Amino acid sequence: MARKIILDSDPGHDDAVAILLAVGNPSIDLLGVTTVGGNQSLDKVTYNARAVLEKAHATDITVYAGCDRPLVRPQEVAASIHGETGLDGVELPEPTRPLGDMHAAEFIIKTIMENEPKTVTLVPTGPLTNIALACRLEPRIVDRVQEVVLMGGGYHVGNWSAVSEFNIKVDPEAAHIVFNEPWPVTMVGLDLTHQALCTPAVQRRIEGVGTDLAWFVSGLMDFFRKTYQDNQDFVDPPVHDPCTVAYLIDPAVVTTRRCPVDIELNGTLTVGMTVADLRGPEPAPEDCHTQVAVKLDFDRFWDLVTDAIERIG
Ligand code: PIR
Ligand code: CA
Repeated sequence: MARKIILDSDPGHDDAVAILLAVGNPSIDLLGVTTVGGNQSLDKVTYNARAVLEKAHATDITVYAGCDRPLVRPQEVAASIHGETGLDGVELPEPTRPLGDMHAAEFIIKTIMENEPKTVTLVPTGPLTNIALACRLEPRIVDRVQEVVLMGGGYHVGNWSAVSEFNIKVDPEAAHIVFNEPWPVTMVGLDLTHQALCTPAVQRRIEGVGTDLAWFVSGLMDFFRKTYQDNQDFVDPPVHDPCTVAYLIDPAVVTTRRCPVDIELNGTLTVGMTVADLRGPEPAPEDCHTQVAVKLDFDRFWDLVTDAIERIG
């Protein structure tokens, strides 16, 4: 049985790859894509999500737009990484499928409540605003969801401050809500995603698929590589967001460790830090509902991504 997921995203070069992996892998049943203001404004990332689905011939999948700003704080975008459009460096097709006529949080609630309990997984790859809002609008979703597998945070490293990762840092109050609800949360943070580097060898392999879509992904990676070199002192860009989907396709691709995680809201230097208590004991108590991603199987991960691109055609 394919895993039913809702991808809550802010595309974004790596979000785009997450969408393609979800569309192109038969073990994933993508119920819908929801969008949140993050890497760029809500309007831009929503357009990008629809255009990427169009590019993937996935015109049966609807996009639902959600929150255009964080719960409490002023909006902050990542134009230095993803450009003015949020998906700079490639030409996007015009979306043909109309935007969904519900708020993302409403779609999330409706989908979870209409499906059998514990059969829908939430996969957030942007700020957690929509997910937090959905929890407050309909608290019953917390018990009913199968699990939450999110890209965000990092237990040893930051990218938007010394200790904070972008998705958590821009809406820490939303992250605080999501990490403190008692549902199972897997934090696929920078500790893991910085292993998912798109090396030149990986990129040549993707190009080897030879389709228009493969060259589209390569174009995305060219731009992402350049901004990561210019702004983050990386040689190859880390392709964060598809690591969440890869974990759901094959949990063996990502080694995890169970431990308590909470979100810093008040630190003068540490707002948005994902504070993971790694002191043990190991294994963590059964009732610990959070785990962090530790180690990526690099070859297997890129096999999955390349295979999805190939399947889409
Ligand atoms: C933001 C991102 C990526 C890099 C930087 N420097 C800032 C976006 C990605 O889309 C990913 O979801 C997450 N936020 C990584 O921080
Ligand atoms: Ca993202």
